[in-house]
Amino acid sequence: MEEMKNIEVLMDEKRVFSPGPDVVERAYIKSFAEYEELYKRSVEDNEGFWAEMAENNLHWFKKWDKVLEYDFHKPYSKWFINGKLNVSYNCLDRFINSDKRNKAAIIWESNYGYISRTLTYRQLYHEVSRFANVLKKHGIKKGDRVMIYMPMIPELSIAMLGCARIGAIHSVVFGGFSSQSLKDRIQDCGAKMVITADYGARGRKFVPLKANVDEAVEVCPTVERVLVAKVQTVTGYRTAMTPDRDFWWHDEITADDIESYCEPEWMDSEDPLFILYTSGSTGKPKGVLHTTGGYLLYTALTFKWIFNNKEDDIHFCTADIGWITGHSYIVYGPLCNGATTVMFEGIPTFPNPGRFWKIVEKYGITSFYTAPTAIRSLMREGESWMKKYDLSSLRVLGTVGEPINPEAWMWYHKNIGQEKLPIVDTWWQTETGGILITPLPGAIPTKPGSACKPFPGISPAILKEDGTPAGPDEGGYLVIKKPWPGIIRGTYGDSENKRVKEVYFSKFPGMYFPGDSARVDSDGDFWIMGRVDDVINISGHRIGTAEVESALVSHPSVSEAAAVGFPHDIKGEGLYVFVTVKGDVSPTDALKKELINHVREVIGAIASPDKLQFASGLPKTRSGKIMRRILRNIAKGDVENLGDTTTLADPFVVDEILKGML
Ligand code: 7RM
Repeated sequence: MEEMKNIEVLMDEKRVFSPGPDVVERAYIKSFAEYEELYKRSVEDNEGFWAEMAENNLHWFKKWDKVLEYDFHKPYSKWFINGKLNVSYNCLDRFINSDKRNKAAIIWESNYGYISRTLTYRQLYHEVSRFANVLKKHGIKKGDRVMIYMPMIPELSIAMLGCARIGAIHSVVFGGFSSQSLKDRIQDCGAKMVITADYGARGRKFVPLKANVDEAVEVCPTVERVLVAKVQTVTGYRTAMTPDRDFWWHDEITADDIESYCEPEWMDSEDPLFILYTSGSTGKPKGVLHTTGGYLLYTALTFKWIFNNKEDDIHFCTADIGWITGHSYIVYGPLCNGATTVMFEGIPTFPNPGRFWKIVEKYGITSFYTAPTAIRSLMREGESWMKKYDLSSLRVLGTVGEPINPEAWMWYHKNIGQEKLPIVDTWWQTETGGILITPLPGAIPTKPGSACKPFPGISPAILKEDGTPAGPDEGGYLVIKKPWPGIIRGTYGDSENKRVKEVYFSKFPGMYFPGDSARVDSDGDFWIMGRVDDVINISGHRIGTAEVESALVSHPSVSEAAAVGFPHDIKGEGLYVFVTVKGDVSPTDALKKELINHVREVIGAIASPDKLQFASGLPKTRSGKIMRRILRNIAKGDVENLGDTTTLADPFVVDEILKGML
């Protein structure tokens, strides 16, 4: 059995920060005792708790008959059975005749900073309704899959809500993914339409989104229509349009035959809302399926309590909507609360590293949610950047995506949090729909590097290899014992849920295993240690080593490849690949560049290897299995401690690799 990674327990962090009186005053849950009582009730009467939350936080066209049915051995879970609701109705219609009608729903800040756009609840409602009618006009019906491959522009949120209004299933693909990745996802879910933009702007770079779509759909016969939003900040950008297939967004949405009202489709609680592809340890990314009632409730409630969202708050989550964080905490969670959400198109360092703080000042941001990798990259730029801006509106800070190192936490606390704001280190996954482990500001003292406590209704535990509970500070596998409304319902195309069973429910039968290790300290606080599988976390983004390896071996010069992660100061983990070339190929620097570029083309820039080493062979067991543990140790420079190499088929390959180490 291969040794697992991320199982060492580090325990030298002892600092504790308690919420101050200002934080407590604005909080929904105002003390640790209140949290404990709420938590106790939420697990003892789990269904009663969620029923009450569903009643208080969502509009139901028809109430459910039964709160929950589940079996974690099969596995399946269903929430709010036979309930009927519509996500866009909950995010829009509820507010358009209330005090919120002229409240900003979405504030959009463009890549360039001097162009922005605000959509009030009423304006957004109008755009979404018209767009939903455009979808219908182009033949989209309930249950059809619609691919969305767009930059961070308001049309992206409008497209998602438009799909939700008519019951079409959206699948957003991050604009940084390649044409090939887009093609794989379209083919996997059989999308009928692709919604895109002419190009995407990221800092000084342009991404030719529409051209990528053209290349992808050539081999995707299910795609009947391509809708194209025009990004208007650069003039003279030429876009090829295929007649009868491609249509401009602005032509369609203003057409005379498009009505401004679109009746919402009343969906069953368990009807799919969206598919989002995510990487696992084997094979191609899988399409994680989330449904209507449970997902919406879970994102709405976690958003409200974790960010303490109140009427005048302005929420800024810096993620891209192409990832689950953007789905849940830019779009659905905030809008379902009638909150104001900021959508940011650019990158943290363009035109300079003061970008986020300028946005905080400009809009008076109250809750700010970002990734540790962004904090580390801004840390490197020094403290002068935030000193130029007024950050006094901030009330809550959050992080997500990867473990945060205590130095980055302290820097965030001191420089952005002005030594008084709570930091919520939120642990969750694409598959969980929303945040599962986090401090609740106002109630739970925080510790640098700890995600602290389970959200109400969540039952986590730490288990040892044999399935018995780990003791305090012992470390082990994180599991969740009971379902919650936002849990993954399946992966697209696998109606028997075989894949979900194998990946998440087989290591510890009857429990959800997310693939992370963690420990619980003597105060009951959780410390997430990292993935234990072959998934690496680059700048908070998941990449499967298998995907990178299959991209490499698809190149004609490559014979074999192994990819591993290594600690990286900014990205958290970097990507180190070992490549053996075919007999007649010479491993030159030019080939190295070509291979790195090849991976970018196959997957996208986020999977670009940081280091590529040619080797004449890879360390394998006698049964032919690559020993990644050895490669991981070499990648992190830990060569003293390669572990047991006696089971290797040919121990000499390790010596050779050590000589060529980067
Ligand atoms: C939201 C998101 C999920 C993986 C997860 C973890 C890691 C996420 C934290 C974290 C430590 C955190 N979805 N992860 N949040 N590790 N502390 N607060 O990131 O599906 O893309 O990734 O990310 O390993 O399993 S994701």
